Amino acid sequence: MTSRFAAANALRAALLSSAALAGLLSTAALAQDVQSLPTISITASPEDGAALSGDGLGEPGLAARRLSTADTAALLRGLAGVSLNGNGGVSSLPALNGLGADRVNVLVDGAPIAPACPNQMNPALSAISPMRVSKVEVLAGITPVSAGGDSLSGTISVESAPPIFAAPGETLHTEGKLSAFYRSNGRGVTGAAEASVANDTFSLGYNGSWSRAENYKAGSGQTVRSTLYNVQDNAVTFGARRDGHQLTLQAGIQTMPYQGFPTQRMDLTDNHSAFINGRYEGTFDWGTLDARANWRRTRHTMNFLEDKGGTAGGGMPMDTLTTDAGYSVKATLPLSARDTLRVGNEFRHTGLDDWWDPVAGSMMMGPLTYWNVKDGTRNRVGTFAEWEANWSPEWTTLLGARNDVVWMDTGAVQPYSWQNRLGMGMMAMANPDAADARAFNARSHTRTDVNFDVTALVRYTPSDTSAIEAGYARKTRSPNLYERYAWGTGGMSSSMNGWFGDANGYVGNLDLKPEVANTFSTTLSLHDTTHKAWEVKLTPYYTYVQNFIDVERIGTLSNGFVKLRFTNHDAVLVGANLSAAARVYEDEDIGAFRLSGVVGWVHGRNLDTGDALYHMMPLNALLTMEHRLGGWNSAVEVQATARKDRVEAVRNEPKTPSYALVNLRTGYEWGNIRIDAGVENLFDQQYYLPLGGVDYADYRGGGSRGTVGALPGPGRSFMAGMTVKF
Ligand SMILES: [Cu+2]
Repeated sequence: MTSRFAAANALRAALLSSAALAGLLSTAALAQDVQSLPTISITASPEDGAALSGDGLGEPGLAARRLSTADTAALLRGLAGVSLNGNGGVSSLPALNGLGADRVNVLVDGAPIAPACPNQMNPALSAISPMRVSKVEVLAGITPVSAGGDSLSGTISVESAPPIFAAPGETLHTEGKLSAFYRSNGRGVTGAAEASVANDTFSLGYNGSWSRAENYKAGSGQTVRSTLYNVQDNAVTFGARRDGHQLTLQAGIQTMPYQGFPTQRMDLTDNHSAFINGRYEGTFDWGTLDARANWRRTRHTMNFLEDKGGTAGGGMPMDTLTTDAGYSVKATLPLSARDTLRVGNEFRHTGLDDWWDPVAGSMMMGPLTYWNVKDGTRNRVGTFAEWEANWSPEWTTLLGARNDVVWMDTGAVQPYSWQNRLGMGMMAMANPDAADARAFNARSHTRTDVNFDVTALVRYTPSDTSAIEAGYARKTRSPNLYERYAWGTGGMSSSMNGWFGDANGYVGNLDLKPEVANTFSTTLSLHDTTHKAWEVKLTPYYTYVQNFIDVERIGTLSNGFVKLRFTNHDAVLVGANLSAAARVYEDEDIGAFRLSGVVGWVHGRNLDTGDALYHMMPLNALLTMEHRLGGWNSAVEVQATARKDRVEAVRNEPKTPSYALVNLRTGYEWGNIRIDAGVENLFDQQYYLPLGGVDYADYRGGGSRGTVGALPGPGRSFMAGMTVKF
C-alpha cells in the first residue's frame, strides 16, 4: 500500500521514535532503523490507518531506554497517553488514556496473552524482555478496528525483531550482540546475547537475556520490600522467504524463579511459560496477507517470599495453569488509488485452571484443594472490515466495523472444606466459602457476548505544516475469567483475587455485562514542513463507558481493607495529551540540542456513585532536553507529577503528593560498541507512585499495625551499560 496515510505514518513513527523519545535523528540511528525493517513490504499491521494520535518506539529510542529498566511496560514511559499501574518489578500494567490492564489490547508479536494469575503477575508485556523488543506501537483512543477488539482504550503492539537475511551478494550473513547493564539501586543486572546466521532465503536467530534485582531503596533510604525479581527469557527465530513471501517461526521459554509484589498479599514464586508463534506474510497481485498463529502455556505459582514471611509451614501455595492459542488473518487490498480495504478474522482461546493446594496441619487451608477457577475457558472470534479512502491530498477517511463473539464457561468449584469450621472452644464457625461454592455451582456458568465495535475517522491536512483529525470509536470488552467467575466471598479467598494493588478483596459477578466505551477525540498537529525543526500535537478526548466494570463494597476485611464485588456502572473519562518538540540549537562543532515535552491529564468519574475512577494519573509532564553530536547522545529529563487528591473512595485508594524527578543519561556509539550511562532520580527524591498502589509488604513486615500507605518510588540509581556487536 502506498497511500499517503501509510507514508505519513512511517515518517511520523520514525520521527516520534527519535524525537519525543531518546532517539536522536542521527544518520546512524536512522540507518539502524531501516536495517531492522522487514525485508518485504507488509502493511496489514496496526500501523495502517493509524490515528494521528498514535505513538511509538523504534530501535534508537529503545536502545536508550533499555539502560534504565528490565520491565518492558516501562519502555513506554513518556509516550503520549501512557501511564503505568504498579505491579511487580518487571510486570507493570500499562494504561492508555486512563484505562489499563485488560482494557488495553496488548499484543506481543500479534498475539494477546491472557493473565495467568488472579493478581495479573504475568501480564502480556512481562512475557517479552526489553532486550527482545524491536518495535513498539501505541494506538490510543480512536483505534482502527483492524488493530484489535475486546478492549476499551486502544492497542499496544510490541514486536520482536524479524528474521535477518543476507544482503544481495552476501552468501552467508552472521551477526551477534552482547549486552550488559547495571543499575545501582537494587543492584539490578541484565545480561543479554543474540546471534543470527542467514543466507538470502533462510535465517536462524537466538535471543536470550537474564535480569535480576534485589529490593530497591526509596529516596528516604528505606528498603522497599517485595520489589525484587529474577527473570530469564530465551527465544529462537527461524525465517524463510522467497519471491515476496515470508515465513517466521518463533519458539521460546521464559522462567521467572521469583518476583516480589509489594502491593499484593502474595508473591510470584515460580513462573514458567513456553510459546510457539508462526507468521506468514505474502505479497500478491491483489494485495498483502498477514497470517499468524500462536500457542502459549504458562504455569504460575504464588506463595510468600521472605519479606512477607516466607513459606515456613507451607505458606499458602496457589497455582495457575493457562493455555493461550489462536490465529489471526489480515488482508490488505488496495482497491484503487483512492481506496484501501482491510479485512481480517481472528480466534483467541484461553483455558484457565487456578487452584490452591491444601496446607498440611492448617485448619483454614484444607483438607481439600481450593478451586478458584476450574476448567475456565474464554474463546473469542473477531471479524472486521475497514475502509480507508484518500479523497484528495487534503482529505482522508477511515471507516471500520468489527464483531467479536466471546464465549466463556467454567466448571464446578470447591472450597478448602465443605464443613463448618470449629473455632475456639469448639464453637462452630461459619464457612462462607462452602455456601458460596454451593451457590456458584448451582448456577449456569456459560456466557456468550456478541460485541460490536465501530471506528470512524476523518483527517484534514490543509497544508504541509498542519493536520487535524477527528473521530469516534465504539469499543467493547467482555469481562475476564476472574471478573465473572471468582466466587469466594470469605476474607482470605476474596483477598487473593485482584490486580489493583490495593490489597482489597475482590469477588466476581456472574451477571456482569461487557463494558462499552464511546470515545470522541480529535488531534491537532502543527509542525514545520520537514517535521525536524518543531512539532506540536494536542489530543483531547471524551469517553463515555456504558457498563464500566467497577466495584461495589460488600463487606470489610481485617485491618481496614474492604471486600468488593465487580459490578457494572456507567462512567465518563475526559482528558488530553499534549506533546511538543523543537530543535533549540544546532551547529557542526557543538552538535544539536532538542527540547521535547509530553503532558498528560485525565479525569474519570463513576456516574452512578459520583466516585472517582481508580488509578487516574494526576496531571503529569515529562520534559526532555537532548543533545547529539555524531555517535554521542545525551539527555536531561524532568518528570513532574501533580498531587493526587481525587481518589476512588470505595477502594480506599491512597492520595499521593506532587513530585519532580531529574534523570540524566548519555550514550556513545562508535563502530560496534555502544556505552550507556545514566542516573535516575538524581536528587534522590522521596516520592510516592500515584498508580503504584499500597505498600502492603511494608505494612505486613511492620506487623500490620497502623494504616497502609502509598508505595514509595525508587530513589537514586546509577546505571551503566555496554553493548558489543560482531
Ligand atoms: Cu500470581
